[in-house]
Amino acid sequence: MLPTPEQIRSFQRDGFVAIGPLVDETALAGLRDAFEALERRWAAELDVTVERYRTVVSQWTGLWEQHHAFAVQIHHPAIERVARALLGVERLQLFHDHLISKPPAHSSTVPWHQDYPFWPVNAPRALSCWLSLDGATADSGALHFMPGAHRDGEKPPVDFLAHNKDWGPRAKDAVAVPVEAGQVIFHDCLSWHYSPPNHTDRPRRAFIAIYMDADCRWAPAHSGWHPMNELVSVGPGEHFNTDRFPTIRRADLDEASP
Ligand SMILES: O=C(O)CCC(=O)C(=O)O
Repeated sequence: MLPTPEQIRSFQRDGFVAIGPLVDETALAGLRDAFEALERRWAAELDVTVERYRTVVSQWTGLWEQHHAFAVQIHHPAIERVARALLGVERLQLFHDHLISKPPAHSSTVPWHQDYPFWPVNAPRALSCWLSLDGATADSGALHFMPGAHRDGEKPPVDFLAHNKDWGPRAKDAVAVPVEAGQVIFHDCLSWHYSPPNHTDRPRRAFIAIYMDADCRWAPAHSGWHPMNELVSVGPGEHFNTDRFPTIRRADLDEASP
C-alpha cells in the first residue's frame, strides 16, 4: 500500500491526510483488548476500579514496551510504507507512541497546538500516525486541523492551560476529520490541530505512533523537559538509541518478522 500522488499532494498542501482503513477489525480488536488489559492492570496497581481510573487518566505513552500487540503495531507494514512515502525518507524511527482516550462524559478539549515545538528532535522531519480504534465523529472528539498552517513554520510551544488559539477570520477554514475505526490520520509535526470533547456515549480512543526520519538527532536544547529525554542514552547531536527509539522494519527490505 503506497499513498496515491493525490494523497501525497494533500499531505504536503494541508499538513494532514486520512487514509484507510489500514488496520483490519481483527487487529483493531486485539489492540482494544490489549489496552483494556493494561487499564485493568494500571487500575489495580493504583487500587481503584477501572471505571474510576478511566475518568481520571486519559493519555499513556510507551505502550509498545508494555504489550506485544502494540510492539507489533508500531511496525505495521502499510502504515510504515505510507508514513515513509509521505515523509520522503529511507527509514523511520519511533520517537514515541501514545494513546489518547476521550471517554463519554469525561473528556476535555485538547487545544490548538503544533507538536514539534515540544520535541527534543533536531529537525521537523516527523509525522504522527493517528490510528482510530473506535471511529471518531465531530461530536465524539475527532481531530480538527487548520489546513496549510504547517507551511507557516514552527511557532513557540503553546501553553495548554491558556486560552485556545484565536485564528480570527481564518477560523472558518478549520476542518474536522471524522474517521472510521482502522483509518489513520497522518499529520505533519508542524500541523496545527485540536480536538473537542467527546459528547457521545461511545469511546473515542486513538493509538498514535510518532515517526521521525531515522537520520534525526537528539536535540535537548530544543525541548529540555520532554519525558522522552529520560530514555536517551546518547549525547546531544547523536542519533537516538534504538533500544528505546526503535527503527521501524521495512517490510519490503527486512527479513525479520515481529
Ligand atoms: O487525540 C487527540 O485528541 C489529540 C491528538 C494530538 O494532539 C496529536 O496526535 O498530536
